[in-house]
Amino acid sequence: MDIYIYKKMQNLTLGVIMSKRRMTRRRFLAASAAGGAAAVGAACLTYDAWGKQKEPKNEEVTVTPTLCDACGNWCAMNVYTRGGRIWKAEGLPIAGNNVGRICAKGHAMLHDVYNKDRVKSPLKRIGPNQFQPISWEQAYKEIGQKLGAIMEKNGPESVFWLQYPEGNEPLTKRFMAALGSPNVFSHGATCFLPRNIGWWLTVGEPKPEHDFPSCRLMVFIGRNPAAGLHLRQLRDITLAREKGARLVVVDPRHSESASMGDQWMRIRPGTDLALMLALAHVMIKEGIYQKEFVEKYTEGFDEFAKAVERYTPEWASHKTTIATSDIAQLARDLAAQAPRAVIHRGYHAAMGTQYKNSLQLVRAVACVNGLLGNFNQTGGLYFAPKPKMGGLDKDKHPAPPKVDGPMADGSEDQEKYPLTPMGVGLSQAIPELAIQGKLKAGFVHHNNPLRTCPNPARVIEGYRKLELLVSFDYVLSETATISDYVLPESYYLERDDVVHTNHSYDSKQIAIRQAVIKPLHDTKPMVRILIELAQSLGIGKYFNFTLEEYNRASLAPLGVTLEQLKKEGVIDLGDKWAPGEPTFETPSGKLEFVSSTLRDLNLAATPEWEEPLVMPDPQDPHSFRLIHGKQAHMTHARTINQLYLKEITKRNDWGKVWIHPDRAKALGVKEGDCMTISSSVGKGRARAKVTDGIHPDCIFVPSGYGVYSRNLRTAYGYGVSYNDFLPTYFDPVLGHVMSNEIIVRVERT
Ligand SMILES: Nc1nc2c(c(=O)[nH]1)N[C@H]1C(S)=C(S)[C@@H](COP(=O)(O)OP(=O)(O)OC[C@H]3O[C@@H](n4cnc5c(=O)[nH]c(N)nc54)[C@H](O)[C@@H]3O)O[C@H]1N2
Ligand SMILES: Nc1nc2c(c(=O)[nH]1)N[C@H]1C(S)=C(S)[C@@H](COP(=O)(O)OP(=O)(O)OC[C@H]3O[C@@H](n4cnc5c(=O)[nH]c(N)nc54)[C@H](O)[C@@H]3O)O[C@H]1N2
Ligand code: SF4
Ligand SMILES: [Mo]
Repeated sequence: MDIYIYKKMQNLTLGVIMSKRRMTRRRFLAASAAGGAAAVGAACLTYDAWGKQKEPKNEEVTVTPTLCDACGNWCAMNVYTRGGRIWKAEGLPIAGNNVGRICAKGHAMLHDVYNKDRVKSPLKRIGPNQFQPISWEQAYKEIGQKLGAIMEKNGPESVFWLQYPEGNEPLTKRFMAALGSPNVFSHGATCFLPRNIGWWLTVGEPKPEHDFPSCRLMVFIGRNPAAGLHLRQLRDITLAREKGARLVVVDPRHSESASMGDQWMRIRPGTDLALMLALAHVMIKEGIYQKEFVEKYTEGFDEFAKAVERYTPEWASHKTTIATSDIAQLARDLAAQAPRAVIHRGYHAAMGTQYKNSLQLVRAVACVNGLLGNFNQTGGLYFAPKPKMGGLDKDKHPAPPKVDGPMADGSEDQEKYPLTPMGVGLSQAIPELAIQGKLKAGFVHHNNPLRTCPNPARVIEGYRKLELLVSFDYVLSETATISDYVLPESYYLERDDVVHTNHSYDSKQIAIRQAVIKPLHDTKPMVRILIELAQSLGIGKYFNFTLEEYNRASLAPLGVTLEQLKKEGVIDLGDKWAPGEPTFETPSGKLEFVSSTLRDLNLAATPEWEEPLVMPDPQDPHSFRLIHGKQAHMTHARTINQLYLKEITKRNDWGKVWIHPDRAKALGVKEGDCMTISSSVGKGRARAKVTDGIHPDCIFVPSGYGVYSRNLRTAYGYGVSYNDFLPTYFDPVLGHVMSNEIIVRVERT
């Protein structure tokens, strides 16, 4: 790799390492002395000047604005080529969600375009892990014939599509509607489902944003933006901290964000709901909530107040293992700073798909924010303005008839999962439905259920039952490896995508991913694959347009041309968010302490305590809850196949599983020892990181490892994944995977 990029990556990652260590004065002096020695003889340059020195003199350099695809954050960046090869990237300062920054993965994954493991042409599987390269025409023809026969026999509902959403989502949904199937799945049930539904139920919007720069007290509940990266949020948190704001991080683990914070509340995993209910209890009992806001903008306060009467800080302390006085104090501190005090809206962890009580937790977090009266206020929460996009002319480009639900997994079925939306679904249900014979054929785009869904043995069993499995991936992931056909989408640096409309934060922005170089292999952009596949399946009349036409139609009402957008990469349409009266798109038009939707479904209408599904046995020294989380240099389990990112893990020995010293001692486990971890569905081995930065009830598994596709040669065989130990669960209300409801037995190997 280019030394310039390597240094930049190291600096980015070291930022995290440095903040994790507490710098004593002695260590600081030692570090600066070493730095001084290294600098002798070298010119004393700024970073940018040093970078400029490395710039090529005799090679052609091009610069193209585009969007990173190394995780789901869509960071906008200028990508440089030199001599026709991808060289480096720089973040675009205008971009609302990354404000000029890119992370280590954003830099390193540029180089995956040259990865030797790439799929170089369409492949047909002719035996276990045996593939034959075929032409696109042959692939389309054979897939069309097989799919036609399956649909004729079993109906279009026997076909599903699974994807990482956004991107080209409107077109994949159009494709499935044209086939006549409601079964479009995303990763919602393994990532964010309760978070979105809980907020939507309470305030009418699934993802409120945070005005962190003007906030005075920020509380994160199982949210770790310093590793589950969000670059805008990280910048904003830093800005707030520089202005004197406090950051309190509630996490069973001393996370990267806890290292940035003023206070770490080491909570017993699965019990955040108790903490939230007690915060509400204290604020209401002491009369320190925002009364005017509550009166004007909320619904059901009296009932909520009555419901939380029993949740005293003493009670919550018993559940959470956080001191009673700390709980009461946090409530008072929040109230004192309100409305410039915020509890983060959450992402994947405790408020995502990890616990049986996650939905109630999100509801409680939303209600406590309501007591703080921070909606649409300076330093509080707000709803991001979104651009209104155009669409294709319906006369020239007829849309397929709408397909009504429910989905095969019961999403949107009033009897099963009425709150789980179509298009999100429960991806862990796919193997079950395949085993039952309800799903017969599937398309998997930009998703790897064999690695990112629970209980791989069961997932493999289910997917193997399908009569036709087609993967769109750029490498032979676990899922691609068992697929009948692998159709390689061009890498993100080689393709144009649908205009990205979800780029905004506090203003309306649009952005575009576009090709920086021509495809290196016989690959195609996904939209082209969709259009060609649709034509070969006889549904071409719904795809009688090009991506360019589609994008122009989307942009038409905005007064922006495709040319302008391609030149700028990101365009800010203005309409900046400003504080004012909040509006809530709930049935009552108010923030709902009592949810009428939940009441109508006979579900708990005010947030109330709910035990986690499972608890470790306090009498058994081997019994632990297994929790997991992101590292800043890894995306899910897909970046470990990138050599430079893997090297960061290796140098820092970051694949270890965290365990508390008292618990480790009882098992005879010392730092670096190998531990055997087993659950009801899986077994694995991992080395121990013995640290008091973790709650004694649990072990922590970093979530970027455990790749078992032999075709990912850099990643293969390193580490374990939490999914190896996770049974196939369905949360009773929403159906998500409940990924931290795992009890494992840990032994010294
Ligand atoms: N580097 C990197 N960044 C990413 C991603 C990535 O893969 N890599 N993925 C993106 C995506 S898709 C997502 S969903 C987000 C995820 O972003 P986050 O939700 O912030 O990520 P996690 O790492 O899953 O969990 C955050 C923290 O929750 C803690 N935790 C676990 N159980 C509990 C609990 O019971 N209570 C509390 N209070 N805390 C708990 C974990 O110890 C961890 O520190 O990150 C996004 N950004
Ligand atoms: N083991 C493990 N499982 C997880 C998580 C985890 O951290 N670790 N996180 C959970 C969360 S929060 C989420 S959001 C989900 C995410 O679940 P997934 O969407 O399944 O996960 P990813 O690993 O992001 O990506 C899946 C596949 O996309 C492929 N891919 C990458 N770039 C491209 C491209 O340009 N085109 C195409 N067609 N394919 C591409 C990758 O090779 C990979 O096989 O997983 C959940 N499950
Ligand atoms: S956070 Fe990093 S990996 Fe994710 S889109 Fe941004 S630069 Fe790419
Ligand atoms: Mo996620």
